Amino acid sequence: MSSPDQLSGWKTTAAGLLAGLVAAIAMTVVMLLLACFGVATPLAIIGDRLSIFIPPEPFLSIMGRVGGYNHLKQLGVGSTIAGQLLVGALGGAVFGLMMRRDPIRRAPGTTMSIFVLLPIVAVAIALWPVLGTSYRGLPIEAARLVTLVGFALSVFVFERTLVAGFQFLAGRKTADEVGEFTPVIGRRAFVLSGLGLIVAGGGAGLMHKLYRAASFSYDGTQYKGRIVQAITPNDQFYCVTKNVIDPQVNVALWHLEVNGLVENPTTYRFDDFKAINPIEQETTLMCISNGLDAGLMSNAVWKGVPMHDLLDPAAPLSSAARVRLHGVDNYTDTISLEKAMEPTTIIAYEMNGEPLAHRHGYPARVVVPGYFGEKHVKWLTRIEVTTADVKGFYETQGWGPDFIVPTRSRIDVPDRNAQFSLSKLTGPIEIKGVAFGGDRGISRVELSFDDGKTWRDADIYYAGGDLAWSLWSAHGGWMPDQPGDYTIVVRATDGEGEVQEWDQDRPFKSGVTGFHKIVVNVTA
Ligand SMILES: Nc1nc2c(c(=O)[nH]1)N[C@H]1C(S)=C(S)[C@@H](COP(=O)(O)O)O[C@H]1N2
Ligand SMILES: [Mo]
Repeated sequence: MSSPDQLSGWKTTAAGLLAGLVAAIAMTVVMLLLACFGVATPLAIIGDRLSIFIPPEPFLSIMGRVGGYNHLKQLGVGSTIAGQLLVGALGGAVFGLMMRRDPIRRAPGTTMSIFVLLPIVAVAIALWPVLGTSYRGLPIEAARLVTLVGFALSVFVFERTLVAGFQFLAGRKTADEVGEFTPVIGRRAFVLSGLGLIVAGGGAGLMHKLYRAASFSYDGTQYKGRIVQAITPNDQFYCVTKNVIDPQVNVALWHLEVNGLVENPTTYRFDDFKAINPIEQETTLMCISNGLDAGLMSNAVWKGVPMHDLLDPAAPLSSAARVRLHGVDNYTDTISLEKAMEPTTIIAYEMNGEPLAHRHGYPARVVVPGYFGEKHVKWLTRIEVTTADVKGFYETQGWGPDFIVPTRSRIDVPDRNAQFSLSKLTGPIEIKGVAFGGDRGISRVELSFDDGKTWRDADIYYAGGDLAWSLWSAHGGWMPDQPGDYTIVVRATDGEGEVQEWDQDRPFKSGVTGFHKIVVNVTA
């Protein structure tokens, strides 16, 4: 049996390990290339699939520990790549071990089944809910197919590279190599590693390109403080996204489907959709995670189509209770059918007179007044009429449950911990900020300079209407009459006469309540 070519078991295992690692690198590079073309790959959607299982408390604590949402996302993608390389290398090692008796045997049926078919089936099952993702805006069914084909291509490249790499390492010596002094397998391993490094270098280049397209530079943008105006300029509008790289929808590929529990499922192309009579509406959005002093809140004039203009012709069935809104990024959230039919629930395609920016949901997003930002689904592609028991992305994580914005107010000027000197004051101190009552409007704003013991009315100098924030300022400014530390507090009353309050028992995952306070130091 023993021939000069016979390799020991550990040598074939090592050869498999190296070939597996190089194959996994090649596969990862294919995935990065696909990502450049907006195709969903496990690198992005594994995170989407897993993050719904992390409740808000650990989610925020992990986020805090790794240094924010951006770092968490980077960690997610990084560990997926590392995991892929590890599994690839180990898979290769097992393959090498199995091949020890006859390293040059070819069994494409077996390797295809194990390294191509099996992973496709596993991914199709494990990632089914997030496969219908397309960063170019393909409809969900088409996107699911494209994601699977892209994955099939990736694992096919893995399998071919693994087999070829292993054959190269463990195969017979060529006529040239017979009798050579240098150990052939060592030299071939050197060549294969070099190839692996070159491919990895290409991958690093792609990662660099993708990094620049990523949402890291703007995710978490806040709008607050001295700069706050009635209408937030589009490029300063707050921004939150679950995505590492946000969709850049190509409207030629994009469809808006209305389906589920309806009599007439309908699909609109962008032009059909824009042909419907639009309305304009000023509406403020705020993230459920917005802290009392934070700026995940902004206001815009939206132009769009009332959702009932799409639901009416589709004719919801009598069993319909909720509407599930799907973004092209596999993000979903739900609203009741009743809320969906309200005339102010719109599908917006313009923001302050401009087409939506990509990061705010181009070509179309939901605006659903009175609810936290989570429900305002961006990059909308499907309106699915469903039964009562479906949940949205952040809702499944455990945020909510009701997503109704409690009345909220914030002091924007002066900065917290501001210092003033009575002798240097040339006039009253300017105090101003915002107040937001969901879809109930704002009827009154009051200020306290003694931590809530006494209150006086502030002026509302910009009234945004029922659906938007109002801007307020201290009437005539504030003139402290003696030095000291002043705790300034603001509270608003909504259009229904309810005074803003602190609900001690309300968990932060329902959206915090309470009062924004700043301490101002006044010296002689
Ligand atoms: N498709 C999609 N829609 C989405 C999100 C998302 O990640 N994907 N994020 C939501 C969250 S958490 C908020 S607060 C708002 C933010 O909208 P903005 O970035 O336009 O301000 O969008 C919501 N809609
Ligand atoms: Mo949010």
